[in-house]
This record gives sequence, structure tokens and C-alpha cells, in this order.
Amino acid sequence: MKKITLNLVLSLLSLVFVTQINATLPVHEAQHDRAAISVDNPWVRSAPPNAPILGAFMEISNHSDSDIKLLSANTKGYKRLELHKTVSQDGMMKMIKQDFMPIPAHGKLTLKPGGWHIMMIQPKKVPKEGDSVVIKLVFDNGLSKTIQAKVRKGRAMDHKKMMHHQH
Ligand SMILES: [Cu+2]
Repeated sequence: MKKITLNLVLSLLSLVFVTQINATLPVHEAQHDRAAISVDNPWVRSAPPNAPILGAFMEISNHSDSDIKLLSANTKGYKRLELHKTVSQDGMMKMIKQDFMPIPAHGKLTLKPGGWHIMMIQPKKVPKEGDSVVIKLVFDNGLSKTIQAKVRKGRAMDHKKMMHHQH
């Protein structure tokens, strides 16, 4: 009697075990590398057709247990892309080139006007509002992610317009 019960428990246990493996395997595979990083709301601030630079913004989340660095951003049709941070120095806003962007473990870095941003330098052709810009992000540990950023008006500009309309 005891032996039967034990067998039953063992087979039930293995059944649960097998079910869990089946359920988690594909997810685990998908999470490997690429899912450690997710990018939300990527966008490029629209600019006049003769603009020498464009700013790209997004939220980069790190779902892994270790800090991750964004090392570079690449896209076609520009002289180069740089990682920038806007800081206030002696009462002036200055853009300072960074070697990398830090995305903390289980945290996120928000790229936005007036802060961290990707600077797209010397476009062959300035994209129009509504266009998509494909940007490849390269992280340390061999991670990389390609995103599509929509070109749209910046919030600062919208805000300025709103202020004008109030008068
Ligand atoms: Cu910049």
C-alpha cells in the first residue's frame, strides 16, 4: 500500500516537472540575450530639411540581473551617431559626448530632450515627420537590438506652441 502511494506521488511529481519544463523552455530560449533589453517609444525629433543634427529618444529597459551598457548606435544615411548627454554647466545647457549609456540591472534609462539622447550627425537627407528611422543599438556582452524610431514633433516644441496659443 505504502509503495503504491509513493509511486503515485513520484509519478505525479515527474508529471509536474515535465509540464513545467515544457512550459518554460521556449520562453527561456526567447529570453536569452535579446529579451534582456527592451526598447519602448523610440522617436526622432523632427527638424527642418537643412538640419545638421537630429536627436533620437527612447526608453531602454534592462530585465537582467547585471548592468548593461549601450556602446553605440548605428544607422544608414548619417555621417555618424554619437551618444550624448545634455547637462547644465555654468547656467548653459551643453551636450557632452559619452562613451556609453548605463542601463542598470532591473532598471531603465530614459532618453529625452534635455537629457540622454542619441545624436544623429549630418544626415544625407533629413527624414520627414511620420518617417521611420531604423537604428541598431549595440550593447556590451554582444547584445544588439534594431529598432524603428518614428519621426515626430518634440514635446518642447509642442509646449512652446501651446504657450503662444494661450495669449
Ligand atoms: Cu547631442
